[in-house]
Amino acid sequence: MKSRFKGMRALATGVAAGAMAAFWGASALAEDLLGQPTPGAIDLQPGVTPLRHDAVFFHNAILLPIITAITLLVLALLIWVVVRYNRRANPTPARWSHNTAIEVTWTLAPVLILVFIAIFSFKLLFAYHDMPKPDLTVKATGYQWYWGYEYPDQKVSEFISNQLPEDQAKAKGVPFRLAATEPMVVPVNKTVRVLVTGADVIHAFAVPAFGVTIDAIPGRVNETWFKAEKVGTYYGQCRELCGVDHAFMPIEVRVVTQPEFDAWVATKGGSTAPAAPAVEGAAQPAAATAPTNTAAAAPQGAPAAATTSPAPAASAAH
Ligand SMILES: [Cu+2]
Repeated sequence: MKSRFKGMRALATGVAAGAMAAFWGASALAEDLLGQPTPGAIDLQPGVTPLRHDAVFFHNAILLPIITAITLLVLALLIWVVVRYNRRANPTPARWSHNTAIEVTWTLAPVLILVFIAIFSFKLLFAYHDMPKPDLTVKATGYQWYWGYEYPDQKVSEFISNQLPEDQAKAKGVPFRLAATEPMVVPVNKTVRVLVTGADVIHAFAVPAFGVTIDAIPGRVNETWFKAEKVGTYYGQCRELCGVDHAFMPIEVRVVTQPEFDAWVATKGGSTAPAAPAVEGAAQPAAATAPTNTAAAAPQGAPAAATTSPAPAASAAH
């Protein structure tokens, strides 16, 4: 979907570039913090995923210039009418009504503008739904008022992520009310599927730098995805009013290298080997027998034997 956007990007960037440069040049020069809001900054938080880049482009290069142009046009028309056609300047008003040319224009022009917006809007919408084959699945559950993260493929059972207390945040030099006690950890440049649900009321999982926002609804599993391009710590928050402590259930995602991720999974008592090869490499029967073995035999022995051969293939492929 990157390439689909590229052509349009070039086209629209040419049109919008002049106006945008004046508006955004200044803020682009300032050093924006990655993965968190920058005090005193304007413009959207910089992104580190393809979807976020496309969304920021859609907002800054398509929507904003159109909105600005329409607002200025309406303002100019108002000023023109007030100045030129007030009672003193225009004592005898014209008597005509209906003008076919004008009526066709003010009907067609908005339609064309909306169709133009829809082209970019739908491309982006489809891109969000068009998830590549995921390398990793994380289940995020919203609770009143904290998050739980589970890694089913790595057999990392759910752990709880609370807001980091103020004194600890200060001591660590991390942003209070964004930092969490336990971050969600994911490898860089990997497609991460996030399964999102709510345990009690509706919450929402949102990380601005990833361009991801999705509702966490009890009794339903929603799905979204991201592919972070840069190692770093990215903060988000619950984005659905969920009770008195809604503002105090931050999301902290740490994007790390694959070896660091493997090490982290090990500290959580999981293993990074199984899931991926079973889907792509191994034949259907092999994939089918593996889980039954796991269930029947001791969980330690069986999966280790089943996964030792596909594991190197997986690390070599990625
Ligand atoms: Cu919430």
